Amino acid sequence: MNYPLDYDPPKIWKWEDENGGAFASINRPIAGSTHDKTLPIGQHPFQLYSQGTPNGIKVTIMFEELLEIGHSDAEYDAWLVSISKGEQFGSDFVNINPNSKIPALLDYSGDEPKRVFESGAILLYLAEKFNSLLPTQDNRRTEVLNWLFWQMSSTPYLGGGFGHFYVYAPVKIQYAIDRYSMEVKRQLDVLDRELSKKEFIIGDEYTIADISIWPWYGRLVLGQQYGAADFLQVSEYHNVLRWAKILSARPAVMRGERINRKSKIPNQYLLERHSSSDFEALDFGT
Ligand SMILES: N[C@@H](CCC(=O)N[C@@H](CS)C(=O)NCC(=O)O)C(=O)O
Repeated sequence: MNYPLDYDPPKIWKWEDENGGAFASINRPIAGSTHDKTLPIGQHPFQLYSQGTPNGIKVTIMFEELLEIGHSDAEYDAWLVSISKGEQFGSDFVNINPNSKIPALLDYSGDEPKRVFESGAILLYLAEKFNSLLPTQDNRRTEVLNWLFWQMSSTPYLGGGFGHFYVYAPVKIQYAIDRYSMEVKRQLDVLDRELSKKEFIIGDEYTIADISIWPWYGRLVLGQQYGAADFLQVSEYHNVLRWAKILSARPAVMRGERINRKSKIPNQYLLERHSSSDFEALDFGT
C-alpha cells in the first residue's frame, strides 16, 4: 500500500526533481518566474491567458455565456498558455498570477489594466462587472457564493487527489486512490441530493455556481474526466447526470469548452480564440 513500503520520512524533506509523476518536469517547490516571456495582447478589452483544462474552461464558458446574453463588451482574446511546457512560469504570466496557474485574466476596459487570477475570483469579477449570472437578492447571491466556494475548496480532492493518484502518479497506491475515491463519491452524493430538488445548483436559475461546478463534476459524470466513469460508478448520480447533460447542450458551454485546446482530430478545438467567427471552423457534430 505504500511507495515504497519501507518509506520513513526523513527529518528534513528534500526536493528530488525527478519523481516520475506526469508533471514532475514542471513542478517545483519554489515560486516566481523561470524565464522572461512577453505575453501577446489582442484587440479586445479582456485578455485571457489559459489552457482548456476544467479550471480554464470555467472562464471561457463564462465569456461565451456573457456574449450569448448580449454583452458585446465582454469580447475577449483567449491565448494558450501551455502548462506542460512550463509557460505558466514566464515573467509576464507570473506578473498576472504570482501563483503560476492558469487561468489568468487582464481587464483593459478601465483606466489601468486590472489583473484577476483564481478561476472563482474571475467568475465573480465578471458576474459583478456585467451584472449577470449572479442574482442580486441576498439569499440567492449567498447561495451562489456558498456553491462557488464549495467548488473551489472541494475540487482539489477530485483533481489533486483522485485524478492525480488514479491517472498521473507513477504507481497506483491503493491507500491514496481509496481515500480520494471515497471523498469524490461523497461530493457527487452531495451534488446529487441537492440537484434532486432543483434544476440548477441554487434552484431555478443558472448561475456562476453551475459554471464553476460543471467542468469538473459535470464532465466527470459524463465520462469526460480521468476515464473514471465506471470506476466511480457515476451512473448512480442520476440528478447530477441530468443537470450535466442540460449544461452540455448550452451553446455557450459547447463553445467555451473547446477553447485553448489542441485538436486530436481536425476541427475539434481552438488553440486560441479571438472572435466568435473562429468557431465556424469547428465541427460541433450537429
Ligand atoms: N485554484 C486555482 C487552480 C488553478 C490550477 O490548478 N490550474 C492548473 C491547471 S487546471 C495549472 O495551471 N497547473 C499548472 C501547474 O500546476 O504548474 C483556480 O481555480 O484558478
